Amino acid sequence: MIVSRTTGTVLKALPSLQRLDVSFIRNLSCELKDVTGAKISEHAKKVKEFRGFYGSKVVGEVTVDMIYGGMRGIKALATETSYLDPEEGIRFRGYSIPECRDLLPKAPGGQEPLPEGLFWLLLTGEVPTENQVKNLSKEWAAHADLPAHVVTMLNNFPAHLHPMSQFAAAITACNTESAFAKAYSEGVHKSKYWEYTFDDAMSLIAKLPTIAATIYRNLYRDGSSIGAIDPNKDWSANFVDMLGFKDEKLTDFIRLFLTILSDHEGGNVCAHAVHLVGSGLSSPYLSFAAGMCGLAGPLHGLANQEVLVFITKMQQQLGDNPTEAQISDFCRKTLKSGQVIPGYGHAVLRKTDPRYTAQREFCLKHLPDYPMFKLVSEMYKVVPPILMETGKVKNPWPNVDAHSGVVLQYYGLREMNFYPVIIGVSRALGVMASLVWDRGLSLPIEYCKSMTSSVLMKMSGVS
Ligand code: CMX
Repeated sequence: MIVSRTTGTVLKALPSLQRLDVSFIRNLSCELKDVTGAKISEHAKKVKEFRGFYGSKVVGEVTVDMIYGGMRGIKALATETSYLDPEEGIRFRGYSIPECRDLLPKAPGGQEPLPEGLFWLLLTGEVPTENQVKNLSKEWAAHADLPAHVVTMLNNFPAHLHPMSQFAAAITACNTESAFAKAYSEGVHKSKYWEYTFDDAMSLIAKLPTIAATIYRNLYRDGSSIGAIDPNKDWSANFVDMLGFKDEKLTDFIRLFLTILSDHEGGNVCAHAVHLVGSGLSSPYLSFAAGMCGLAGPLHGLANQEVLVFITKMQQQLGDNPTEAQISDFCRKTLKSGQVIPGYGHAVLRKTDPRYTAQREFCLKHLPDYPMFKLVSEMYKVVPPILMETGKVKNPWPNVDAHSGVVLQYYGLREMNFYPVIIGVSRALGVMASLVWDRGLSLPIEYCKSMTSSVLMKMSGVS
């Protein structure tokens, strides 16, 4: 019997998830592995040739300011899955967010893309068929169960341990399942690293909604059971079921959310952390856990939670329909007190985040009169000019985090501390696809040069 330290109630162990006959799916899932393998070997040849001819070409310079300024603008990483244009926003393998919403397969009756399709796209550069996506959903459903020690650990965490800490810890503990770690310890040839990284990526992604839902139920639903995985439902639908919600519109929003937050090129905190830790050949589980510790920072993934705290505070003080002048005053006070306005600004983007726009479009269609959405819309008018006035904020426009919490609030998923976990589930798609490619291209251990200020001063001619 396991008793929750959080609530004192007796917790049910996870029901043993239905074990499927996956023999036929194994072959189909190999289709994704086969396609990925073919793409990797083709591209690896191209990159080798490119480096042979252009390896010494200079593509940028590094200034003292860049070194002290968080490496902003230094071109230092090769990431194949996505590219972030400062003026246009993210493109996944060349496809913009509107294009992905249009082209990627959808669930029957759904209007938003299935994140399974985006994962296929990120890995292979190709838009998958409906059948390929369906098989991927089945594959993930078949591997969604957790090792017993992970369930026991989650069930015993105290309520004041933030959901993101629980999430990262559970992923670390899942390392018992790593095919990569096992293969490495058995001396597998390095040309096969990417294959084991792929296998781990698939089973890790399959398990993340189960981990997330277990955390949610333990913290906010008295440790009630997450129920069983339905092998005929897609990844997002099973996730929403496990969380305990029954709204089709919420499920469709989660599909959109998990798709658009999946990847944002390689230099952001969590993506870079996964790449860095993976470069030392830590397993995909450990590499991803490192990324999730990075995502838990308030300037990164936790900003999503911070936005809700900010808006809620504003609503409590000013009511549901504050005037522009009141919002403006509230924001100015925030800046004066030395805090950031969460959900605004970006290290690379220089325009409204298309991920914000996609969510805004969803709201305009499904919840146009929701007071919190109206408040977010008002902030869109008021905040950019205020940030511009400071003269130092490089991007005064909203980022993805300015919006997502509002939709989740509307559909009753109100526990804002949990929001970064949902982003973490999504982010796995991008960073795991990238990690497969890192190993496929045999990228070496990362080790950049650091400097002391006195060496930098000497180099700059300061005597
Ligand atoms: N509110 C107040 N000040 C802001 C600001 C904001 N939203 N955005 C930037 N600034 C400030 C910075 O703090 C910095 O001030 P100092 O010079 O006094 O240190 C100055 O403007 C210049 O910063 P910048 O070059 O425009 O932005 P950075 O690349 O340094 O930082 C980011 C980017 C996202 C951390 C920053 O814009 C921020 O803190 N935004 C609010 C938090 C947020 O929404 N984070 C989520 C981003 C999405 C993600 O990557 O996950």
